[in-house]
Amino acid sequence: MYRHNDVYCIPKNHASATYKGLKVTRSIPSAPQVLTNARIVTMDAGAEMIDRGAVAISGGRIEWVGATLPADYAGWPRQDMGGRLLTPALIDCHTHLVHGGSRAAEFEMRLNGARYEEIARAGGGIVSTVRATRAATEADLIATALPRLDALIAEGVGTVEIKSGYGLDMETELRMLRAARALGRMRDVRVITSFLGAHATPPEWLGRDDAYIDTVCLPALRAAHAEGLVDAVDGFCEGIAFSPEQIARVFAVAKGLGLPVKLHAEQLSHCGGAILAAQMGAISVDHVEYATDADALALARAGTVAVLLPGAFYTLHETRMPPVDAFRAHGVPMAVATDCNPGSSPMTSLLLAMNMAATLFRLTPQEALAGTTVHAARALGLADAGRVAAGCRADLAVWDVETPAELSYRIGFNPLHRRITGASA
Ligand code: DI6
Ligand code: FE
Repeated sequence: MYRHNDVYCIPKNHASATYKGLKVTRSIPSAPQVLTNARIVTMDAGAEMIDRGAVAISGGRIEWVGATLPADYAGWPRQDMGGRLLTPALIDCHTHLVHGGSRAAEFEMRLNGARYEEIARAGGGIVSTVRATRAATEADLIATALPRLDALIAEGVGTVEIKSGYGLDMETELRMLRAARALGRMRDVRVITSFLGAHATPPEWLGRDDAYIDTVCLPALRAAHAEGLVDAVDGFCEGIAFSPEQIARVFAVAKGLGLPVKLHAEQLSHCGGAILAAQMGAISVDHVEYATDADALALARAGTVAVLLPGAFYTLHETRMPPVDAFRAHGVPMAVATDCNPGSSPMTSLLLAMNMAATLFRLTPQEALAGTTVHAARALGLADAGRVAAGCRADLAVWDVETPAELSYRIGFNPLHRRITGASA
């Protein structure tokens, strides 16, 4: 184990080590190999399932995928997948995995009839997690996030997006993002970060939203970007959060820094966030229960992905369904994610999110799988993930099931046989 920028890393050829009592694991990069006898769901446009297929991987990338192995790979070591289903590793494209504290008390309040917005307006909700996150050290944030990350990894997740947004001051926003980056060095998983300084107005700026954006949010974004901590910029456009005009100001700075933008929009009401996001070429809009047909059309034209978060819909006892038929009709790609966060979606199972997307939102199991692979990659702006195709990262999941539908079908059951990632391939 060695220290780099105050983060503990494992030398390349070591499989595990311990850091302050936490086990740190990475796979050892191995030689080129061919995975044979797999039922491959490529998620590549137009490609069918390959019944007895093979995948050649080398240097962490997929070199070839198909039914009949070309002679070039004849001498490569082989591993028989035993006829199992092989898919791209799953991608959780929307999480708040790094945070302090718990909101179990708020869960009980909601069960007794309190509404999410009421709790937020009474100083609970996001702001209570802000207090706990500010009180946590970087090591605390890493230690509490690791079991959540491990739960996702155990279900075949190879890429996870992690947001800031529970710091809402310069120091804590940076600390959250550093913790997120550290997690990516401690496990064989690709971490993509989003800066979410425009998540809520912290108590010390209450009633002064615009001043908070100018004085705290935008300087923190610039500092985090300068430190290489930001892959995209997110915001929360809602009655209890920020208006489209305020979000537009944050997005303008993001664009100036060359960063992609995305937005929590139309979750609890229709505020105009989806149209704004489409106009600004956002990579995704997330939640979107209150999105309209016109929003769907704008998203389709902009190529923006709609990220469905059924865990939050379920947890908040929501009844308004995202306009899935309009998304289908206009050709808006739909992703599915956990929204793992301590308040509105305390969920660390992407397979459960797929099941909920099917049962609650009526996605087909195939759409649910596309939502956690090819469309999730697109929601993160990643061209080399979410598909089993030559040139993509060798991030793969091998399952003890026969059909893709079985991944969404069982509840609370994990059929993962093996996860392979670019780092280990
Ligand atoms: N929408 C969400 O689902 C999370 N943030 C947001 O803007 C939840 C935030 C929380 O309740 O802690
Ligand atoms: Fe969220």
